[in-house]
Amino acid sequence: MSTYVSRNPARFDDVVTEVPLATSADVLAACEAAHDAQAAWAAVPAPARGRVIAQVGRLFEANKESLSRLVTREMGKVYAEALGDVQEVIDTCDFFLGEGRRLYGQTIPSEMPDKQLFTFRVPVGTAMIITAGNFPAAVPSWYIVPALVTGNTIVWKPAEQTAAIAHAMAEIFYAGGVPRDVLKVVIADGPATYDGLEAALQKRLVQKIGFTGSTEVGRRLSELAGRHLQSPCLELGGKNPMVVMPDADVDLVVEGALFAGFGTAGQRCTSLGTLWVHRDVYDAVRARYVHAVENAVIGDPFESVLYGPMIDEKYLLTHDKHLGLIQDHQSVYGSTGVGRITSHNPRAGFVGDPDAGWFAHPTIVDGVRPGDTLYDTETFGPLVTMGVFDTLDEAIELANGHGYGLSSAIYTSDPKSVWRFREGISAGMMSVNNSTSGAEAHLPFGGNGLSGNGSRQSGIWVLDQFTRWQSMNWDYSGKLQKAQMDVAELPFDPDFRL
Ligand code: UN1
Repeated sequence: MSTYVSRNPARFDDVVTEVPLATSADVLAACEAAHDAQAAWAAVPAPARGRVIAQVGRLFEANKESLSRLVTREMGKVYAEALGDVQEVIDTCDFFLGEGRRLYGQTIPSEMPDKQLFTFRVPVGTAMIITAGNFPAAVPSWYIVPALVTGNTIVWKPAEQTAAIAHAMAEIFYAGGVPRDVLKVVIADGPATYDGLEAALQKRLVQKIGFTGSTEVGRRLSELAGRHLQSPCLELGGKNPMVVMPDADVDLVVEGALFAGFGTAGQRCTSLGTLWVHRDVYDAVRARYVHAVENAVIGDPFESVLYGPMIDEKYLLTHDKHLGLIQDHQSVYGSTGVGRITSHNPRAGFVGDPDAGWFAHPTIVDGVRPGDTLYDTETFGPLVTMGVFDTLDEAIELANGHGYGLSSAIYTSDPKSVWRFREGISAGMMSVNNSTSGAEAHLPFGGNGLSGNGSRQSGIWVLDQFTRWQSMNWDYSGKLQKAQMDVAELPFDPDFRL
């Protein structure tokens, strides 16, 4: 049996946990157990399931600091962001604890007498949830919490890089009253997960796939789901544009682009992809942005820094590959080097020991345009591209042209530009005078095109992912009344005119 060693990405000598990697047979067995537990969980009255979510939420609150410390230690995001990551779990529990007492259906009049129509939300069944390492607490909760309150059971496959966080979270769910077979956690690599899931689908043990991660893997899972006539809930990549109009508040732009581009070392799906700036303010914005990025403090994520390490070496290697896509007509700014920060390739003002972790220089690639590989490549690291535009219509075209459509932002003081941008942008989410990152936990979260299949998480909208509508018609007339045929007709005069 192979083992995964999860290390602190800011300090390799700190082993956070060692976990056995599940085989495809283990994944299948977890799906079997979750499937077997589903009917009993669905039979728990929904308000009682809502109480469990309330209890879980209180426990996340009581354990917020210790879980956040683990998030920073195992995944590497700065502690303030780790606190936000866990707070998003609490917010999600707060939102859904009342859903157990709603889960509204409708009563609808029938076209015939002595007959009544109803709708009910019913759980989908068992869900396989596969999540990425960048939001190790918040994003899994977006799936797990609504799936639980609506009566589903879950097999959760977190990123192996955040195995300790996943186990800690599962223990909080169990302590809050979730039965162990209702939420199973498997740590497995991609092939074992895929094969186990495929076997479970063939045995009809899994009715829903939830996946947050790359567009490429999302496509494969979507094909697999499609073969089993299922529609997955997908939250995929982004190349999120921030459009800066000439009337924008440049201080806000710089602050927003710094956080969106380089917070979490650029490893959010909502991270800033390209900063599109109107020609009139281009040089001024670039100068201010470059200055801010050059002077940002990077290093130990427990210190006061903009960002810490990459999640693990794999992400640093991918970042290096993206640096190889920089072309001659583009210019590079932002740091005292590019690629990995080491004592031989230092970053001015670095806090801590760069050789002990997977740290990367922040990089701004200026002069990007359609046709460049970096124009339509999601970089998922501390790399922001910049480009120029002359009109808002052109900016919208540039912002949509790569086919991703997750998050977006416009900075302007003109309401007309806001509305035109909102109508024109293909992204599922847009911000006005705020960063592309930082979605609140009760708004629909999700994307279009290469960013997803239109499914939405969070708030009331995610209920449609984890429930299906069942309709019921109840005839108490004591006779067979045929719809469309035995319908009462009231006389009217079609020739009437005043
Ligand atoms: C993600 O990167 O997968 O909007 C989720 C944000 C966070 C969630 C990001 N609240 O940046």
